[in-house]
Amino acid sequence: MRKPVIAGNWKLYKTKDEALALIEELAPLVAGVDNVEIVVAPVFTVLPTLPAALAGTSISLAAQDVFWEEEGAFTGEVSPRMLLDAGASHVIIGHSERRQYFGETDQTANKKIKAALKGALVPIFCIGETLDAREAGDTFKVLERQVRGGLEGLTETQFAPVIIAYEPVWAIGTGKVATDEQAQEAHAFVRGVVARMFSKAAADKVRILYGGSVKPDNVKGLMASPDIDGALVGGASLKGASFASIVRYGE
Ligand code: G2H
Repeated sequence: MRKPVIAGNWKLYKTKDEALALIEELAPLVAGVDNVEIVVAPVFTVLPTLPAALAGTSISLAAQDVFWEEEGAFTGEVSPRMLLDAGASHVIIGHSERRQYFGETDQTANKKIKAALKGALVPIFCIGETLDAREAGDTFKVLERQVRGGLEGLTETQFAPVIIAYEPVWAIGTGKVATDEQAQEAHAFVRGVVARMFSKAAADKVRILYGGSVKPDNVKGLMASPDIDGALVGGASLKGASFASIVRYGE
């Protein structure tokens, strides 16, 4: 009943020409896939280049970040309206790299989620514990704080479009994927927090993606877990063949 989402986070890779070449490779490989929502997230400068290349495909376009103000003296920032104008329909918010290197917090994620929703963008809201937190036995405490902090003040109706991505920080770009059981346990917990914050119906509907070293050879096990509704893929989304294989659950 929840349509899976496979999203490629291209991070700080791909110029315009490289992005177009990747889409040219990817599009035919995922043509006809209609059981999965496919999203790609290039850098800001590439966004306006892609809508023409994506026309006629079912691939949606995401930005990797957004600012919460509509306009003003905020050098270097990009607003929801500007992302829509560039052709994006989705936006990644609160990625652990933003938290780690750019000082983002649950509070800034909350402002960005509210602004994105107001601007009719679908937030892909990232959460996840560090290795220290996991080893200290604080995984659930951290996840609950992140979910509650990021979604604070939203009504159930406002929350409805939000996609959550659980990305254990220790599994990002490290090749160390969480086991299917670790991921499932965290996803079920996060769904429970959503149920307590909003309702069981909201929890039943929200898509919770797993992120962290997802590859063609581990996606199938992850996707077989009942509370895993897709993947946010970094490194393996940079090549058409590997991303297409993930979209097809490793086939
Ligand atoms: C986690 C993920 C994509 P990777 O950051 O968001 O990256 O698949 O390279 O671990």
